[in-house]
Amino acid sequence: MSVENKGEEIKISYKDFKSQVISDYKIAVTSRECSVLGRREVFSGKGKFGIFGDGKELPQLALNHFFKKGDYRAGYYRDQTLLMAQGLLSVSNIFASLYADLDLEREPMSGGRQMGGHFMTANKNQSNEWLNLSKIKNHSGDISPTGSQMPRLLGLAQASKIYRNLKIKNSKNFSDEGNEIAWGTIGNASTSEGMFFEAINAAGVLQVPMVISIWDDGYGISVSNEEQTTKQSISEALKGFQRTNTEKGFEILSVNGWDYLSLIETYNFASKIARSEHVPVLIHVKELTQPLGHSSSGSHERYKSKSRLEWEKIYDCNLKMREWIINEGIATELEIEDIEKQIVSDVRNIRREAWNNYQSPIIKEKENLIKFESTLKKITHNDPHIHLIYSHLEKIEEIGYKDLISAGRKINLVLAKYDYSGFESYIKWFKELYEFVSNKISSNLYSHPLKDLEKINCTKPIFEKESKMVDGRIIIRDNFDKLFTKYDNLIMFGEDVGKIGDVNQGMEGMQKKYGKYRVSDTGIRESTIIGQGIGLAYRGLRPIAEIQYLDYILYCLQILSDDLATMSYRTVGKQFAPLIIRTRGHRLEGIWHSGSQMGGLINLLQGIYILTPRNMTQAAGFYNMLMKIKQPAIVIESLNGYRVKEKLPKNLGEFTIPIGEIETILEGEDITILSYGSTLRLVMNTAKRLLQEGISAEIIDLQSLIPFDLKNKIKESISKTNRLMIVDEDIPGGASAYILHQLIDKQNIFNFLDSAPKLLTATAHRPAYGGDGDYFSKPSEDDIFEAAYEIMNDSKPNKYPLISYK
Ligand SMILES: Cc1ncc(C[n+]2csc(CCOP(=O)(O)OP(=O)(O)O)c2C)c(N)n1
Repeated sequence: MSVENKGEEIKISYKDFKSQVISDYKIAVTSRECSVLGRREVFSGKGKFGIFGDGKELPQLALNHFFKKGDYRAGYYRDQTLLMAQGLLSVSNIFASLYADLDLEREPMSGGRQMGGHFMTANKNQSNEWLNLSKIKNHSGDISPTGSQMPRLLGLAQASKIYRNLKIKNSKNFSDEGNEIAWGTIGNASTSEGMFFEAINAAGVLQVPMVISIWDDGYGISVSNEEQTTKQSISEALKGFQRTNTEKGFEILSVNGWDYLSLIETYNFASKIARSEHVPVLIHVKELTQPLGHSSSGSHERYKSKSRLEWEKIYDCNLKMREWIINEGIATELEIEDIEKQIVSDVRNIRREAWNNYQSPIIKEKENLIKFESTLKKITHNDPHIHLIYSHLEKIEEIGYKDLISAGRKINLVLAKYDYSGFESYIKWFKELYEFVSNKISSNLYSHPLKDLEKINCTKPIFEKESKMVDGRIIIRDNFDKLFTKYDNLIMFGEDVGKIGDVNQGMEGMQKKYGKYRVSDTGIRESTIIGQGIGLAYRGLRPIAEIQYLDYILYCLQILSDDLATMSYRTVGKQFAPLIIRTRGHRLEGIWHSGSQMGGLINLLQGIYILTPRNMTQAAGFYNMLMKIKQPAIVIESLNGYRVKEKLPKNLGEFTIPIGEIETILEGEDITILSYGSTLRLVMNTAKRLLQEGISAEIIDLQSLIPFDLKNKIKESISKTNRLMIVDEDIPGGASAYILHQLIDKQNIFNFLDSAPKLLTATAHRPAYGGDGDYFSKPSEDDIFEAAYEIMNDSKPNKYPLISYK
């Protein structure tokens, strides 16, 4: 058998071809049956929500034949057939995820954390060691926001380019000379997202081996291509990206999703040019259907016309494959029917087994709780509440851990009124189960566990008598220089980072010295700058992605929040992408150049470390520290610090600043003032004025907002001064509220305070431009002075009478 393929031929014996086709058909039918039964499980109440890959089986089976070990996928919730074909997703796994089974063996994609349909394979083990990714078919973890796989896809593809062009030591786990393809999948409607266009443009510029398949079923839930896409066709709309004989660009291919042979030809051609020449390819897979509708949330009869529904029945890709198999004589109708019957029966049995497996450990715990019933009744002298709790428990049919814990908490309330003897074993059972389940739900927020931060040896910066005073930017630059030499997999990129060495010259000369693959300029496209970083970090490189100003992080906040920040959590620690983000902010002027919005970041980026060094030595120390661990982090340098003189440390590239620790930069007795970043300079200046009034301020640099003061040192300071002020240039209720929450909830400072704490923040509006604008928008030295003075008035009104204008 040979198939014509744009000059290439796929040679395969007819016997092998036949068995490949039959094997593919079996997977298609199995996958479809999972979708059909899965949907029913939701309707019967066993699962909460179902989204499946029905109608997209065939193109995924074709793609699978060209997906090699070492390749990567960034896709979305329709791709179950591909993973099934690769042996990475079993029927039983599909049902376990529908039930949100917390057991990682049974539900390996997220241990019940994600809705079904979100797939992944591990890139690390639980000790944070890389797996050999060259030996695996890699699936970077899917996320629900449509189009959000695109930024990461760019980085996954770019890593091949970097590995092909740089000789990086110890890279065999990540690449074989850059021969890996990053396969993307996306729905037709999601191509309307900005991130899609950003990524396509960047891939065309960078010429990276990305093969993106668009599963086009004509709709995005109920909205048709007519309302989604110019010319109702994404491949038509993108024609300007098509490469020509003289210009590089994309190879754009179109194929019908029900045509098995054409799909095989198309994927064969695409994979060849992407793998060998690093040409990005877009495959528009048309004429697909969605036989069960978008998801379990509604039915497509509501928005599809009768004729469309009829057409979908005829062009169902599985049905078309079936017809083709019979017409070509690959199998008889009877043989096909036997295959189908067997599969339907197998899937049903496995579904039942998956439900029983999910329920059995919970039922076992229920039995354990029931064992305590008579003792608890006896101890509580037959308290009627205990009777009620147990009889309610008996009535629950499909039981979850929450039902047991909820019953247990009600029992605990009753027990609180009795002497704690006789029910210790019950309490032990309750505590263990509570801890077990909450750990199952809440572990792995950070890829570098906070408790392990202490284990890293820190090296202090060394200063000598003759150490020079230099501009801050020199410290940053020379420190990066050392890091480039020390880590051959360090890659830095961003807007204006390459040729001019960043807008503040902190990377001056680095591109010249280390080349364009290690230090590069990017387009103005923050979302895919972060995506590049995620993909590169995922594949073993150590990227530092630069976002030029903190204000523009809003453009990539969604990707940072949805993808990077959730990666460790959503994969239960099976994946990481230790990306470092470099940016600059704080204390500048103007609505879009002040870099103050820390609360926004803190709220949305739990899972990422957020570091706010007060000067460039601290910043360099954080970069040096982050290179030692595998954890995504953002370092926000002080924009007005690049020209401020600092002492040049001797051990650049080596010294580290501990993460999650505060630094007391001035000791005092009367009041603890907390701040971070550039604002600290104002606080320090104010301390002198306060001292003139006899107020001794203890000033603490928070410097690490996430993680926050892991050793609870602030509490020690407040227990000494008994007064607290937080100075923050963010809006009221922004980062200052987060800081106070940490102090009240985690450090329990409330009882140490003699006066009400003060949160001195900027105004609610964006900071105005100019000197007056700054003075009236953000905390000034006068504001800081007066606020501290007023706190002192509370306990010493005679010594510090209220200032009259207030
Ligand atoms: C950013 C975002 N907006 C909206 C949604 C809700 N939503 C989920 S799927 C979907 C339609 C996607 O259609 P398409 O890209 O064609 O993929 P299909 O589901 O048809 O395969 C929408 C609007 C979402 N998940 N993310």
